[in-house]
Amino acid sequence: MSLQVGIIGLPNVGKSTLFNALTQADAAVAAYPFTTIDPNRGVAAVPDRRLETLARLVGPEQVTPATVEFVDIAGLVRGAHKGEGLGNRFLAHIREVDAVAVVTRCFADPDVAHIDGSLDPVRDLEVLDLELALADLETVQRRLEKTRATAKAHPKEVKGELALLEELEERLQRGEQAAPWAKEGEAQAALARELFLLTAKPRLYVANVDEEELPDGGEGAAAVMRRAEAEGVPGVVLCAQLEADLAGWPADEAAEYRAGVGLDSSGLETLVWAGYRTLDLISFFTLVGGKILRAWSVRRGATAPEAAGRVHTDMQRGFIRAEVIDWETLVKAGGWSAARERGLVRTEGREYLVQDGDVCLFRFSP
Ligand SMILES: Nc1nc2c(ncn2[C@@H]2O[C@H](COP(=O)(O)OP(=O)(O)OP(=O)(O)O)[C@@H](O)[C@H]2O)c(=O)[nH]1
Ligand SMILES: [Mg+2]
Repeated sequence: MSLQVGIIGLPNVGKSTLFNALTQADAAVAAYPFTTIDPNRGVAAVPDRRLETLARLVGPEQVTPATVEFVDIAGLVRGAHKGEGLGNRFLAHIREVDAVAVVTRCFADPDVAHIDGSLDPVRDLEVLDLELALADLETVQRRLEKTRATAKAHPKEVKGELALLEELEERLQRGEQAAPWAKEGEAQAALARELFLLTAKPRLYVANVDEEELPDGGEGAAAVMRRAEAEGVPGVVLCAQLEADLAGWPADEAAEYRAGVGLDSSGLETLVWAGYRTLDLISFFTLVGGKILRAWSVRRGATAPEAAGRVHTDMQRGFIRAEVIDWETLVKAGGWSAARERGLVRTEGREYLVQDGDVCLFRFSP
């Protein structure tokens, strides 16, 4: 199963517009809130210059990029944790994703209703954070009840967990997020995962700005970017509407238009990369019979058999060894056979941790 980035935010901020641009899908977009009810799912190709360079070297018949899955989720409003708006459903869908892209409305357009009547992305983020934190607080308190009950019979076994939960409860009550707490130790991280805490999900921020304010965005976008920086997470400024419009254009014309508004690459490319980093993914490449070149994504720290399993489960089960070379070394050597003749292709076993940019040939017994 591939990892997913959930697109979340208040209603009517451009989440579905962005989703369509990313995945070339055709999800419903409208100038009124709660257009999206059930989540839309789709994949976006991960732009990768290394793959392009490799393709020029080997001239394959087919080139397939790695992908990231995006899930466009219903908008959230005040009171969502109590089931207001589409509250419960919204929250359940966020629980399932591996990371979230928080979209903020920084575009003015008076034709598009703002759920709170005025443009203020910082206030919007506060609404969102509060709802997520309150939902987490409920989760933690439910768990605390159970743990306290267990503690009556087996106080020693749950002493550690109880202390962790009490600390977290207090911090959520103060309006903090679970993310900093979850980073304090392995026990905290494990508990955050077990409880599917919403405010502990890896995050990135998107400022959806007016086209006229590209490339940097205005004051609102600057505030969102400061927030991203303070949390040490990626922040992306883009115009979802423009990206959606340009998605249907020929590549060279779109590039020319982008240059005209001061953009050197597509906001979507930047966003997909940010999502990739947030999920802590790396890419490796495979080349089958010199014909099919493909990029794959795995979690950083995956072993060679785990990476083989991304390609095919049989390859993981029957894994014997991997022949590996870094993509740049391969390019410099001029090709796989030349690299092998010069002893540049290494043989790696089951324990090998695949590195970002590795080109791998997996040997397995079917
Ligand atoms: N001017 C402008 N309008 C935009 C932009 N992005 C989205 N919109 C408009 O904003 C409205 C809402 O867009 P959606 O993509 O449906 O928003 P959403 O966040 O998915 O909304 P819900 O599903 O209802 O929560 C639509 O009328 C879009 O055309 C933008 O960058 N600029
Ligand atoms: Mg929508």
